[in-house]
Amino acid sequence: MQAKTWGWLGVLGIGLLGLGYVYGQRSWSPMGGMMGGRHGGNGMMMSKTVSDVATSQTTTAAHPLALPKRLKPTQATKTKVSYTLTAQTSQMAFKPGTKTKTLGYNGNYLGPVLQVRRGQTLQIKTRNQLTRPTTFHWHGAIVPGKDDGGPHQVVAPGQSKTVAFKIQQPAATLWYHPHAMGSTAKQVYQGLAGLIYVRDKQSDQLHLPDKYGVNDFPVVIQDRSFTKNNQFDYDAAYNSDGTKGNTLLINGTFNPYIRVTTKLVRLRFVNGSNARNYQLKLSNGQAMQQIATDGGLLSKPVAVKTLKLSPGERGEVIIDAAKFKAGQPVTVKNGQQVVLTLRSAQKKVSDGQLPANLLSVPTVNTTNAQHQTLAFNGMGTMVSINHQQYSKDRIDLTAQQDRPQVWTLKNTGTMMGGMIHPFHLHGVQFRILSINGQAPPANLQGLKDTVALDPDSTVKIAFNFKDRGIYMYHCHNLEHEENGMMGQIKVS
Ligand SMILES: [Cu+2]
Repeated sequence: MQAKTWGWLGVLGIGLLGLGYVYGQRSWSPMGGMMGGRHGGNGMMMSKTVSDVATSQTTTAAHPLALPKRLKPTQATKTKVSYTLTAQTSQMAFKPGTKTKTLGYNGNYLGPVLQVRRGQTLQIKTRNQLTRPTTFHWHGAIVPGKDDGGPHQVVAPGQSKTVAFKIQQPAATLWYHPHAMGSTAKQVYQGLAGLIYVRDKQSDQLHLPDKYGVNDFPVVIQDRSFTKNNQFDYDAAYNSDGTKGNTLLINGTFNPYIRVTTKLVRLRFVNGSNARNYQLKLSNGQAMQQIATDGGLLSKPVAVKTLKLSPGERGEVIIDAAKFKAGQPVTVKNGQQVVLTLRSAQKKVSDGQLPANLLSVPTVNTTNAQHQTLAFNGMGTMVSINHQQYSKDRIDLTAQQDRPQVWTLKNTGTMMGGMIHPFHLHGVQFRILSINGQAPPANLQGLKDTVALDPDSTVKIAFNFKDRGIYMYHCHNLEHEENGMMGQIKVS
C-alpha cells in the first residue's frame, strides 16, 4: 500500500503530507484526512492519510472532457419519453496500458444523459446485465416510493423492470445510481452513475447557456485509486469512513480540458464521489455565478468564490469567460488538485445570457407541519441515525402525503471530532430553513435533496411528500450508508 501510494503521489505528495495530516475530516479541506475505519488505529493512520491526499494533477490537461451520450429515447411523444437503461460490465482505457474493468450503463463507464421535460412521463426499462443484484435509483426525482429504486426494488441479474413516473418538478440536473444494500458503494465506485436533465418552459425562457458540450457541460467529479495494473480495487481502497481515491476522474476523464468558445459557460457540477467533499474554485480568483442547486434554479444568480459539494450534491454555475485569454488556461481547482482546465479560444461568441433574476423557488408552508428530529452519530461501522442502524424490515418514521414536514437534522459529532454527513432524502426536494439557527447562505436557498451536515451542526429542512410509498433517508457518504446510516419512512 505504501509503495502504491508513494508511486502516485510523487515528490509533491511529500510536500502535501503535512497538510493532509493536519487537516481533519471535520473540515472541508480538499485534502481532508481520514482516521479510524477498517485501516484505523494509530499505527496505520499516517499511511491512510497519505493515500487520502489526492494526486495534484498539475500537468497540462491532456484529454478532452468526455461527454456522456444523450440517450436516444425508444419512444417519445409530447407526454411521454421512454428509455432503456442497461447496467453492464465493461472495461475502459482511463490511462495508457491495461484497460480498467468497469461497470457502466449502456456503455463502459458512467451512463448516458436521460432528458425529460416537466409534465412528461418518464418511462425507463431497466435491465441488469451484471453478475450481481442492483437497483436503479433516481436521485432527486419526485417519484412514488415503488418507482424510486431504493434497496427494496432489486433487479436480479439477467432481469429487467420497467418504471414510469410523471415529472412534476422544475428543470434540474438529477442523477441516477444503484442503491442495492451491500453493493451501492462498490457499484458506484466501479462506474454506475448517470445524469437526468429535466427541462421546463420557464427555464427555457431564461435563455441560459444550454448547448450541450458547447456552452453547457456536465462535470461529474469522482475520485478513484488505480492499482499498478490500472484496476479499481474497491476492497483494497475501502475505508469504513468513506472510500476515497488519489486520482480525479471527471466524467470518467483523467486530467480533462474543455475548449471555451463562448463568453458564458455553464458547468453542471455533480459530486459523484463515494465520500470526498469538494471545494471548487477558479484558479484566477474569479467568482462563479451559481444558478442552480440539486433540485433546480435559484431565484437569482449567486456569486460564489468557493462552491462546496458533498457527495450527492449538485451545483450549476455560469462562468464569465469573456476575459479569458487564449494560451492562458483557467482551471477549476479543489485545493491543489486541478478538476478541469478551461482553454479559451481566440474569439468567443456571445451565446446565452445571465439574467438578473431566475425563477422563484417553491416555498413550503410549514403551518401544521409534522416535526421529526434525526441525530446522526458515530463513525466507521458504528454510524447510526437516532442510535439505530438500518434494518430493511423496520419502518423508522411515518408521514402523510402532502402534509408539510419540518425535520431537524443534528450531526452530533463524536469524541474524535466527527465527520461531515451528507444527508439525502429520497422522493422529495426540500428547502433549508436554517443552519445552526441562521438563514442558509443564498446559494443554499434553492431546492435541495442532499445537504452537508457539518460536525456539531443542526440543519432544519422543510418539504412535502408529493407521492406515497417507502423512502430512504441516509448519509450519502456511501460507506456510511452501507454501514447502516440509513432509515426508511413510510408515507401514506
Ligand atoms: Cu456519514
